[in-house]
Amino acid sequence: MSGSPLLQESTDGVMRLTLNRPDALNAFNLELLEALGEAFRQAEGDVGVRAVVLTGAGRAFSAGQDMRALEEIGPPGKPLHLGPWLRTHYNPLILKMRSLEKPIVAAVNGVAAGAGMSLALASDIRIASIDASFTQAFAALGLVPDAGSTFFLPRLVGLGKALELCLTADRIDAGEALRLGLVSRVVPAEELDTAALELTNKLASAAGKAIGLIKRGLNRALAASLDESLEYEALLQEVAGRTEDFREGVIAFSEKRPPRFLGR
Ligand code: LHQ
Repeated sequence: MSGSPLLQESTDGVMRLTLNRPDALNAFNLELLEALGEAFRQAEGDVGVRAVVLTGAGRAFSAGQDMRALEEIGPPGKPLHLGPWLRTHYNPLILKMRSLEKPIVAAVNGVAAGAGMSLALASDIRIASIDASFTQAFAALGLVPDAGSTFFLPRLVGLGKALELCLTADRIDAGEALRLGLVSRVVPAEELDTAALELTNKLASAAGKAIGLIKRGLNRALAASLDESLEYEALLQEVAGRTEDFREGVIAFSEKRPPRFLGR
């Protein structure tokens, strides 16, 4: 396999990341995991990036951990220590995706399996091609869901369905994913890129600071009481209320015109 395992391009405030190991269904090897971490760090540090699209090259989104690169985890024939591998390479990536104060849209173009599904779940919004499918493949290997799936899946689809998907490792199609609320929208395969671009362009021209604070507030509320959430909303709103974008939003409202947000 040649070329970079992660394609990266930025246009008009949108960073597009394409998992690019199509011969291995974009499975994650060390090089790809490191490239993803670096790309999200860049997205965080670059004020010109205001939204991220994550998608896959070829017919898959991602088949999860590369089962043919297990020698990267440990020597063949010896017990593999998966805990340190997850702590070093997957957990920081998932935490970075959630703490990134810019929206991440997963454009799920094909199968998302194992940790590949986890990365889609850790994204903020999922839109899917009609060709997409999802499987919590872990149990079929004798493993448990990782890379955030135990956290995100029950929150998205409810505990009962999450248990069913994880215990059976069944593969569901895009229509079922839509019914379950796992994805926001299903589009014809040839329309996926355009749909993702339209959505991210819209997000990239929104009030960027508020977008980041909204993401922070909702993430925080997942593990907080009502009291704590109300207090955190007040804190975030205090910050949002001091932005130039809010000032512009108020002026645009009174002038009955669309706002021109600058993201500060
Ligand atoms: C693959 C893979 C793959 C390499 C298909 N790797 N080549 C685990 C351990 C360690 C630490 C961190 O965390 C994890 C988390 C995980 O992600 S564990 C789960 C890993 N993923 C899987 O178990 C999925 C395995 N793959 C499948 O179940 C199927 O391939 C899916 C449902 C993804 C796609 O099915 P099909 O569309 O029927 O394609 P296929 O099975 O014919 O696969 C096409 C090729 O891709 C094939 O290679 P070949 O040379 O025969 O054409 C597969 O071997 C290869 N491939 N998944 N994860």
